[in-house]
Amino acid sequence: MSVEVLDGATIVNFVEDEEAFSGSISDRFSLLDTDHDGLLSYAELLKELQSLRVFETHFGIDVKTDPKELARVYNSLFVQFDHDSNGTVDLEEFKAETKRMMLAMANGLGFLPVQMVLEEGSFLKKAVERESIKLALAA
Ligand SMILES: [Ca+2]
Ligand SMILES: [Ca+2]
Repeated sequence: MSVEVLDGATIVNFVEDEEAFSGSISDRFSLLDTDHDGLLSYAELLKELQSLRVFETHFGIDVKTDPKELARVYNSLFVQFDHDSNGTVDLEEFKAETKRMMLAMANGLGFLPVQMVLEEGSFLKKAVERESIKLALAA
């Protein structure tokens, strides 16, 4: 984990870079799909949900919330990913929902840079890394 500074634009630029974003989505998806059946079960997706930082940004809930409440929130998030309600999340669903969530997060952040603790390999971390490479190239 590391502390990074990011703002809404960092996230939007990353999500709208189709090549970078699709690549990261596929990488992340295969990493999460531990039984390699091409679908994410609730247990498999849980790891991703835990790294999305959705609590601070979407719900304003303390991460130390009671476990029942956490399970309820994670469950409702899974349902959001599972667009066709078949109990599993495929690559398209994963991509569409991750994109939607990241754009919602970007909206929430706006133009004010904030500091966040980011997990290695998370999408936000990738968005920050991508931007710093771009800045380094431009310099
Ligand atoms: Ca699987
Ligand atoms: Ca599904």
